[in-house]
Amino acid sequence: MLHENLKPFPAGFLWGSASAAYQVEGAWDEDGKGPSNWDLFVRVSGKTFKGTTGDVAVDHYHRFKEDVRLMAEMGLKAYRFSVAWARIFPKGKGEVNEKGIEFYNHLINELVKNKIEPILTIYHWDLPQALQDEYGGWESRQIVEDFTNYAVTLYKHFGDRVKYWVSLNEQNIFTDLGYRMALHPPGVTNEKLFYQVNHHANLANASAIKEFRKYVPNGKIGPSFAYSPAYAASPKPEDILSAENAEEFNSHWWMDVYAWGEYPEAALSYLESKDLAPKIEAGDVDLLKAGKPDFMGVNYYQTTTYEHNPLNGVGQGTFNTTGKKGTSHDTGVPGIFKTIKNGNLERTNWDWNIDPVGLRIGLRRITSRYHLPILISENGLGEYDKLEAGDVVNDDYRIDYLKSHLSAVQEAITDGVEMLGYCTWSFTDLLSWLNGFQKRYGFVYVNQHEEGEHDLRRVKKKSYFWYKEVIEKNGENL
Ligand code: BGP
Repeated sequence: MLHENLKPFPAGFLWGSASAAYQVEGAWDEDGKGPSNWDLFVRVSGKTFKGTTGDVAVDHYHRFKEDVRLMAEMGLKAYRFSVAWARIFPKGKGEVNEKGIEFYNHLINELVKNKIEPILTIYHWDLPQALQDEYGGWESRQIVEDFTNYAVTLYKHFGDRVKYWVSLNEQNIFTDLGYRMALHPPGVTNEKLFYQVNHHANLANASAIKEFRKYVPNGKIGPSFAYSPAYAASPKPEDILSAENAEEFNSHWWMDVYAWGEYPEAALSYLESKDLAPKIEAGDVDLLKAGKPDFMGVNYYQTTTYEHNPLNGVGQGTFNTTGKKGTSHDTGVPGIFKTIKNGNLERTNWDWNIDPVGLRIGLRRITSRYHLPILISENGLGEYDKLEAGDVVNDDYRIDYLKSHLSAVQEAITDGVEMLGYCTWSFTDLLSWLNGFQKRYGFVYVNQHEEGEHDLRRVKKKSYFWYKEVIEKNGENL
């Protein structure tokens, strides 16, 4: 559809930015915090780019006031951050670490004081290592009780000031990279376990949402799903079926459960035939249905294009974590689908497709299928940035990226999609899990690098001033 006039962004639209505890905080062993799975994983040689860790990250733990001041000066309406579970419960459960509560109280109060809506992510991948050691973390159903208890603790302490909550960040990514590709902790490749772990995460998600209603009755909660809408490589029916398979296995497998408490049929019966389906116990489906979200959180970076993959076809490919364009390899599941490079799209230096239209397509698909409001909980461009003389960063490429994606959001709003807000990834530069500090996303440059000691000073990039104006005009200048 081509619209002659676009609807304006709604009043109260949450113009935001996002981060995650492990990627910004640092202070990895301060004030009683326990070790997380990431604290240990990054110490295994060869796991992260140049061996980077989040020990210091961008030191947000000590500099949060300065960071919030920069947000306030920009006019940011919302800040999405995550809580480090091991700061609240150093061992994942048991006694609460008051210092951990205190840190997030200070952060939330600082945001509220500056009229910035806090959006709190309960889990952004840093699992207390104690739970991994005790029962394998997400591998055991025990996690449901411990995660719920942790979530309820957060509701009780912060629910009076935090209205918007994200339950799990990118369950599809942390389970895929943790249990299929061995790129994230616990570094396992086990397809059957992957599906079981996901089932436990689904139960934990539903249980936490169910409890939320009791403690934060006026709040809104939803998961953040990493949605990469599927395209077919050609009009060949086999390719279109492959793209349908990709939607089913890579997206509906999670979003259907969040929205309806049900696994999609074609995928489930295929997995049953391969003995890969999760073990679903009595009462599970009732719990899944009792934990419906208020919105679908969407982390959008790119679309993926698929073609037919025969039974003896391509298997697992590789990621580009070096920033050398063209070093990723297509990936597939024999008999299901195979990815291919889409020649119509530009790619970043990390081989991520740049596709604003894909965002609009994704938002419309979610709206038609689930009829839920949407919060874009992440969208942004990871690129090399150059700090020029006089502390200047001319990141016009980031402005172009964000502008085109925001225009797609406005078109989706005009199409009838209900949007709560848009959080860029990220506000300040931060640690990329596998790509060190060279892959930057922020509006604010942080002088931090993989090697050596640096002063961590904050420098506003050109995009900072651009987003400030977008917010001031409620998107009218797009
Ligand atoms: C998402 C994660 C974020 C962030 C982002 C960018 O998957 O939720 O935590 O890392 O991707 O990814 P990367 O740092 O790999 O470029």
